[in-house]
Amino acid sequence: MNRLSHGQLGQLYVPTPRYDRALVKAGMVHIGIGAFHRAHQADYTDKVMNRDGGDWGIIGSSLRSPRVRDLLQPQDGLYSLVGTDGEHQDIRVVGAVLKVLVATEDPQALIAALADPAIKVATLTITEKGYCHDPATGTLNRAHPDIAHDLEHYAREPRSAIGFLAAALIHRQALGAPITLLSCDNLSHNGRLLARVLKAFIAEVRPDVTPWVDDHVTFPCSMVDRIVPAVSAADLEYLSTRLGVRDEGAVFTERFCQWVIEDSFACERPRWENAGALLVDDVAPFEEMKLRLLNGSHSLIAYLGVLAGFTYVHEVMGNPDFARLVRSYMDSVTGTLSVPPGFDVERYKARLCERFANASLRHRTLQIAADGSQKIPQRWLPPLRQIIDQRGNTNFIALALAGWLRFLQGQQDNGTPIAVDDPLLDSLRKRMTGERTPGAAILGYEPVFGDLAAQYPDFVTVVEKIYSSLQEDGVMHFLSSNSGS
Ligand code: CS2
Repeated sequence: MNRLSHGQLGQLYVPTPRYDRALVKAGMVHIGIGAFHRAHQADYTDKVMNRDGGDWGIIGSSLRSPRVRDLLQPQDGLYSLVGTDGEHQDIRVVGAVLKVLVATEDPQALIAALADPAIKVATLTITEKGYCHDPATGTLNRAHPDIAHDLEHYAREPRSAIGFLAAALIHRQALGAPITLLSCDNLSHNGRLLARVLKAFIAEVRPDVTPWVDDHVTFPCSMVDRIVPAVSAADLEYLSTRLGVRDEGAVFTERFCQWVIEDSFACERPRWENAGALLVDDVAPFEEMKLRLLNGSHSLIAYLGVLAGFTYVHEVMGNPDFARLVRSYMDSVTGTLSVPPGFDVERYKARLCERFANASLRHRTLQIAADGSQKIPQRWLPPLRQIIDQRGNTNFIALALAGWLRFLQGQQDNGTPIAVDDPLLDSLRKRMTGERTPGAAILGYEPVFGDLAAQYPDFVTVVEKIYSSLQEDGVMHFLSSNSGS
């Protein structure tokens, strides 16, 4: 079977780019071109070019792995996007990605792309840990190995996104070329965080460039939302029967998609609002709602679901005790939200439960469970502090944290080993060693939890109690004997 590529487009029965890709120039660079970017920012940008034209081609980049480049290069950057809600399915071919750079192979090529004045916006999906920050304080972690390396070598061969951006901004300052740096990661105030760590880095290596950055570079916050499970061999097989060509770079996702962007750009930008994005003055209420309700529930589902032996999110939601728990968790954090004006939060929660239950997504619990130390600080801790102060019900977040602690120990309730993936795993496990219950040791770990344990010792006791029940009887027993609390 032929591979999807430019030459095959004429034979496809699904929508393909309506603009002339041979003529489109690059106007954006993206750092971290995984499936999420291809299902989200590239999708919006492709729709804008379909509608309005414009030179908004994307130069994608990967900081480490050549995988996406190797998948997309033989396909001329083309890939299919398959969106499904369980009943309907949309398939179309996206053409916005013009090429993919692999930073480790040629760091100067990525610096040059980011420094090119034709590039007006650089977007980032580098995951939470890519910001090389201290999760509890949101400040640059100078001890991070990549940052320690980049402080010395940023000009020639940086490793971190922060090092690449710093090197590029130094060139742009010399050229007088402003740029917008748009974080699209699931972090609170993601633009502010990016600005803080990048400016801290620049202040160390080239303090003379700081005033220019202050005046000519903007860092809008943005809330991104689309569930994008890892693709499986069966997905690709199915798609080839639908398309009649083989597409190794296809992305499978839900039909739902949302992007709320702070309207603060340094220069031109794609008219993403023409593809459905919302440009607003303040992203915070949207971001807070999404991080606490969607991502907070996701992490709860992931840790307890893995422990109970569920592979996929929709299977977890198919269990009545779990479905009730997820809904109760959402209700327990709702009082902490500053809901955007005119927004129906009850409808939003109901919709989330439907999205989680979408069986055609096959979203792995273990995929969401990765990097908990980087995710928990924005998903559970801010609502937790507010709930404690409001004297509300903290049991659901306590259960979520107890589930994470059990998960970190690396065994499901039936004894099956879990492949735990977390950049701080070694430090966390060291702290757990020899503890009868690890609650105080882990919740007292300041880089992740700040002063939480010192401030709320009673809460730590509750987590430890739940932890012991989970350890003794397992998640399913705990849920069935505590339903409703
Ligand atoms: C998930 C997110 O893996 C995770 O941590 O919670 O990737 C989630 O699917 C997206 O934020 C949905 O917009």
